[in-house]
Amino acid sequence: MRESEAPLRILGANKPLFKAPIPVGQLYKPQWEQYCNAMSGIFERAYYNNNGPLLNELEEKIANFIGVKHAICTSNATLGLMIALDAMNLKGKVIVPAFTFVASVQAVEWNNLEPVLCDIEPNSQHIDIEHLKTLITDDVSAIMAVNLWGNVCNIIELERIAEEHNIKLIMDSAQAFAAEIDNRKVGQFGDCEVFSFHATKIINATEGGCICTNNDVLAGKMRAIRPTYPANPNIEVERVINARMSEAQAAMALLSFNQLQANLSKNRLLFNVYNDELRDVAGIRSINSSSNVKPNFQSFTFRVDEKEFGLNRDQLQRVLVEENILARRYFYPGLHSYLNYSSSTLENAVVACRESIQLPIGDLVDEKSAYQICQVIKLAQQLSRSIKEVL
Ligand code: T4K
Repeated sequence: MRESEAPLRILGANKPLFKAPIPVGQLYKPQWEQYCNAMSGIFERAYYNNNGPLLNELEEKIANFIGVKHAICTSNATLGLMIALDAMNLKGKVIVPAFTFVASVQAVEWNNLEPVLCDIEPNSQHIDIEHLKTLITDDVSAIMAVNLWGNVCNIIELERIAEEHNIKLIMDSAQAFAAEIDNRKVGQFGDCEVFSFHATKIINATEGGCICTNNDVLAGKMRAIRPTYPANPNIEVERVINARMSEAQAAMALLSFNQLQANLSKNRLLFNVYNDELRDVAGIRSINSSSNVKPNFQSFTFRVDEKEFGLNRDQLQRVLVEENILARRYFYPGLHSYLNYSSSTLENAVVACRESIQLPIGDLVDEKSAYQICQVIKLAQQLSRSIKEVL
């Protein structure tokens, strides 16, 4: 840390702590030569899209890894969610947690279905099962639950509830590839699960997604919807969309898949630094996962309690960004403000949107920077009065 000048940039230090901005998001990348080899293979074959060999290899690898019958890759997870909902022939309402990325709820709206926002548990930030039970009415045809921050929600109980009410369960597992619950990989649960392979995720296809299911009929329909041409004339679908994953995306995803274990280990290391260093800082509320869950540690997110910490979440973010630490306010603004949904029943989601902040984990962070980021947070707390004066 700095020795001879103001201790923080926000208090007058003339340079940020980090020369280059450190974004949240994984941004893991393959070796340049491996990437060139993969691209030259595509050029030699002159086959760029439409069920190419790399796409097929990727789908097979993912299905084996997850332990599921079908892995259907898409150009991103948003389109994966849209296709999955469409293939399930849903009607009426779909229950979605109020604290999630906008894509979850908009995939529902794109299908002309009505999202019903459900509150979250404050400690895990996952869907609140007790609130969910009160929202199940005759016109609810599905639950879309979300596995947040690389953690896993109580999927086992959600499966039981969906079965009891004879409604579908779709998991938005965009952030949870390789996470496990009860020693079972995420991807095996519900009617289907959808992963994101965006650059900010543990598998980086630049853009990409994947739907996993054990249901042959559903898989057939989803494969039929995915390209904008009749993939299988024997399978009738109402409409199609272009959600194909290209060979270039599949090549990146395969290279990323080869690095998965190393990247998971690095994430765990960084997560543990943050967790250990910030655990005893007053006003920092960590997000907990259950003991039967093995997360992928792709995000370190916590809540800032203004009274105890001395600064609110937005003020802390300002301090961090000034140091080139691009912490993000996921998810802000909250969905309840887009959808004009009464906020009184979404108490915990409203607090989560106001107080949550995500720190960088991934390729651009090393152990030393993680310690330094924690030092900035601790200093921000110690100097909160002076910081408030300049903000
Ligand atoms: N469901 C859930 C629960 C999700 O979290 C998401 C996506 C989805 C569904 C839909 O999945 P996709 O359709 O995206 O596959 C990001 C990601 O775009 C999005 O994938 C992710 N979740 C969401 C939580 O975050 P933005 O707009 O907030 O991120 P962006 O692009 O600003 O990137 C974050 C930071 O990383 C910035 O500081 C910029 C930096 N960055 C980003 C990229 C892509 C780089 O430095 N280099 C890069 O290449 O949405």
